[in-house]
Amino acid sequence: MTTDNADPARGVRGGGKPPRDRGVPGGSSPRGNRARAIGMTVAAVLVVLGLSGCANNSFTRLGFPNPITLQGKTILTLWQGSWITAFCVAALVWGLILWAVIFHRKRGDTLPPQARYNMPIEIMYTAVPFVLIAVLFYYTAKDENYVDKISSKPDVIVNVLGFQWSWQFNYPQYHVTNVGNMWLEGPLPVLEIPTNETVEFNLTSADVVHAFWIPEFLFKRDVIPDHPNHFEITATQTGTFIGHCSELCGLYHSRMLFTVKVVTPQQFQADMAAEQAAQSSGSTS
Ligand SMILES: [Cu+2]
Repeated sequence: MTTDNADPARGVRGGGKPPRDRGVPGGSSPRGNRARAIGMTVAAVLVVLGLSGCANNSFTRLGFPNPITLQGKTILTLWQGSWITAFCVAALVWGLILWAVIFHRKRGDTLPPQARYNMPIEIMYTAVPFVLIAVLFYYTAKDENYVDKISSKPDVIVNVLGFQWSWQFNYPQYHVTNVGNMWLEGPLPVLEIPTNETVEFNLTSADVVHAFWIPEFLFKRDVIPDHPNHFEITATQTGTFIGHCSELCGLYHSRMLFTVKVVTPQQFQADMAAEQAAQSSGSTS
């Protein structure tokens, strides 16, 4: 809190600014220069951010990987919408702060007009955050319901068993089971799924709590002993990815990785048939 005791500027009333804030003879005022500099800085930052967004859409994903499922795309849209809302609020707050700092800084000892009990403004800054929260809640609940939805008849079912420190993937419709090793101990377990088909995952654990996480799904779900969890996805693009355990589950938690192969439905059927033949003849997968 500043006081005006022993202020040498006391007595300079009615003139507004103290002498050091007066305009520079023959040039523009410091206030104008500062406002222009801030404006140019903001514009430059926006241009750089905009250009980087055009060059690489990882910027517009705001840190998220490129989603490879329908559900992941919904999650990404929710994430982006939440950030856009936050940026709008931030821009308004920063704008008001800058406006007050630049155009309403202290120029003398006279108190500015004191406004109190401004009912319209108080109602507005109570109502606007409430509306923001209500809108964010609506979209979050809507998207959460979609992401958690499970079909009555999914195209492919995968029973996932997590254990210290690897994974087992069982396909009951094809009588195929894939097990692997933890990273650096041998081949990783392979989870293969088709594109454009609904895939239901049933998650259980043989020992402690793990978590099933494929970053490109933009989704993770706990794998808990004696508490089966479920979720469903529809993959939208082929490729090979790495899945993780994302719950600290013991010494080799970080090595509890698995390979995710997303293939076409035709390739999936062919691979399942080959695996089924190999496993029923006693070969290891
Ligand atoms: Cu784990």
